[in-house]
Amino acid sequence: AGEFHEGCVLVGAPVQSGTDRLGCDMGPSAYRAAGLGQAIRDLGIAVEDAGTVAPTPFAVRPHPNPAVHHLAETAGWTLALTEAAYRHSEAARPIFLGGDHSLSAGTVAGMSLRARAEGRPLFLLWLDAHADLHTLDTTTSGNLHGVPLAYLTGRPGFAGYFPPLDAGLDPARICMIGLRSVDPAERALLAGSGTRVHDMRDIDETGIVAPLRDFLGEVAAADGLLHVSLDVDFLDPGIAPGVGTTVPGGATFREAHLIMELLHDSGLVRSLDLVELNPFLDERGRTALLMADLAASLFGRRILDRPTRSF
Ligand code: NNH
Ligand code: MN
Ligand code: MN
Ligand code: MN
Repeated sequence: AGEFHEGCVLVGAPVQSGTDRLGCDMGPSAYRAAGLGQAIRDLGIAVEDAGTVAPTPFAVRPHPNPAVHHLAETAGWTLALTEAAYRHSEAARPIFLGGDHSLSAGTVAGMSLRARAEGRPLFLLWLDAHADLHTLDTTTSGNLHGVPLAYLTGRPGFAGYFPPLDAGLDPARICMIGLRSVDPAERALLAGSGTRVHDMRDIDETGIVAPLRDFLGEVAAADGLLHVSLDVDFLDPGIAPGVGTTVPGGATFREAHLIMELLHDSGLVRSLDLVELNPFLDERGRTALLMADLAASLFGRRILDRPTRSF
């Protein structure tokens, strides 16, 4: 983060076409009510609220996979968010307030354009119980929050259904942490992809610090831009119930905070997605508050000052 990117900009992305459950469209409002902007301002960072994005109309023909639903709407969001991410990342660090995880097809595509414009590689940290690596042909749920990484890494079958991908992402520059629900087709795509994959067993055996430091070291060595995509279901449902797809055995409060603090210390994070919050399923706003708290940790909230280490 150079001096022109010190400030943050909040970008509302009330996408819910990627799931079969209503409620994610209330996510941006819940983050605002949880005081996300003020929590980051309290750290001495300028925060602008850019308001809420709307999807761009995008016509698609019906897909042969009958499970696929809300394709045109999701493609329209992808187009609008690609443009919004590129524009809002020029002078600030955008925080995308989701919205379901299909929104990352747009935000990461836009950040990929930003990285290209700066002549630097884009890296992606994917914090999620799921791999979100289905193609339109392999998804059985038809929920398009399960496909963004296949789109972004240029897997076949998206042409004519999603916006053409101008700048894609090298799977070897992706690091996934938190996986504990991977479908067979996704498992096949992950094998040999070069993506760094740390499932919950890995975390239990080695902790989260070593794999994260390793990845951050690679980003720093390549002078890369880092985008972080935080899915609520990365967290254990006991602390984060406000999500449609709870999976037991998720990250603890302390693991999640430690990741955010290490990310802050690295100085490498350029943009952030907060996705899958469903305020209709939340309990007195606790999931929204926790996500806002994690974002504040990523932008520098800490218990005590300590020397930052370089990566
Ligand atoms: N893999 C499943 C599907 O494609 C679940 C995806 N759900 C998520 N992803 N919440 O993060 O339907
Ligand atoms: Mn996800
Ligand atoms: Mn998930
Ligand atoms: Mn999800």
